[in-house]
Amino acid sequence: MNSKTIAAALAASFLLLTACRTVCAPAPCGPVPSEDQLGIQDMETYAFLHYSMNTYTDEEWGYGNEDLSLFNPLKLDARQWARTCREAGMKGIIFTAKHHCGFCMWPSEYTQYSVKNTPWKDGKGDVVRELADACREEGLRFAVYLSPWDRNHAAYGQPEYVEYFRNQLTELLTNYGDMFEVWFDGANGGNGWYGGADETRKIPRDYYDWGTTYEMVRGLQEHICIWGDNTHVADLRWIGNENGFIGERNWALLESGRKAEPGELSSGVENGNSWVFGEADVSIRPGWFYHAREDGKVKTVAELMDIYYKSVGRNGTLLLNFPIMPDGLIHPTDSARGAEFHRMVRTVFENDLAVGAKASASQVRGGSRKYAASKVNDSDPESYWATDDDVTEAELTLDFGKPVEFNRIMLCEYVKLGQRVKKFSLEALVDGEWVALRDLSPSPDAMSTIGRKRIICLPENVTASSLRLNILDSKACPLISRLGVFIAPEI
Ligand code: FUL
Repeated sequence: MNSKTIAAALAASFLLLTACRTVCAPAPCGPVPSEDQLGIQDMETYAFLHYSMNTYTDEEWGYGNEDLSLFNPLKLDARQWARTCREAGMKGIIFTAKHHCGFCMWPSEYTQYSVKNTPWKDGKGDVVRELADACREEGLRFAVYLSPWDRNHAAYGQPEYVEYFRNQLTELLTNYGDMFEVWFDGANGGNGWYGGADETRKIPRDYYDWGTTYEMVRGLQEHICIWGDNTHVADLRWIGNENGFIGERNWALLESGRKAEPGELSSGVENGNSWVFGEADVSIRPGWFYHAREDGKVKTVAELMDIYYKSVGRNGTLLLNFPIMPDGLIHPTDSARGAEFHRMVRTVFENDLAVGAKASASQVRGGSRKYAASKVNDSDPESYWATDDDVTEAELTLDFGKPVEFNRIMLCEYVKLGQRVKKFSLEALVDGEWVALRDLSPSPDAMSTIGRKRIICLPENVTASSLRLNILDSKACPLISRLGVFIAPEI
């Protein structure tokens, strides 16, 4: 071979190498979400509706002996509920088919304590059916909450009750179409009516045998996600509080097979073995159920936005509760507030000021265009900026070409290949000088994880001509699908 041929061969193998490197997609890192989990995460916000016999006794929990004649909601309109939720930006509804008092909102064949023995529609009504239909009409997904604790049932605490519970679950998951989620509340055991025993009952830890129930649920509904006890691999988790605030550091992972330690619900487990994302549940009022005394305590748009930033903006979902009034409707203040909240979310995020900015990065995977820096602001959630496998520290700069004023920054990882980033920082070029940006939250965890979506709220507006994202530590090469910049109006 002459020197020319050698040079050509070398060039060809270099090209081949480069080509291979450009097409080698990053390998998944750790547990990844299922399509059904991602389906819920992408909904971002969905509603809880709390309604039961205790709506009529003005209590948060029914005792299980509430008089069935109390249930006669003459204005009940599931379409109003579904419309309210849609207008609040909710993508689905989770309904309390049965709360702790044991009253069933559907005519279950396994108990007399249900709508079938109330004056409402002469006992011929089915609230679950009306809501399932209304959700479909409004383009919302539907799901149920079924309280494992039942203060009405005489056999609560005995094996017979677990069978009853599974029978009810079978009715719900068989007769009302596809459900995206099933919610098994953690409140369990205590005092109750229990068929007249009127006593306090404690249940053993393994009472419900969740493993068997989870298997049954998955057998009945192929695409359902289970909220609950991670000892048996639930799909999503409680975040440890009912304020709607997830931790700034939040891994969508847990260690399945053991109960989460305190704190892990809010932050996840960095090296957890299962994808179990956090869902923040909170009520639009102080209580979960309707109380007229709380009519003046409906959360403000500012409070709801704060919750949104601390749930959806911290790699989680938001499950926002609307209580149903005794007449069977959602209060107009709650409906109006929900719609205002949705309008505000749209106002803040409709105009991404990073679109059109020139993106550059310290390193791009295989030098390939496919993983270029510009993938963070190309409006395509399926494309992402990536580095080589061995690069876990890198920077990406957006050059706006002119001063831009902003106060919110959105970061998204391409989580289909796992959650990776452990630590990052942000800087802005202000009047020719790079200044470090900080989150409104003073926590040291403020710029740790990113996940599916992380929203940084700056304490004040910044006017900068460039924005720089520094990935300071990552489990594997970072995959960033979005770096967005927004300006939120003052509320
Ligand atoms: C709790 C229950 O005890 C409340 O009543 C409410 O349903 C809330 C969502 O979960 O554990």
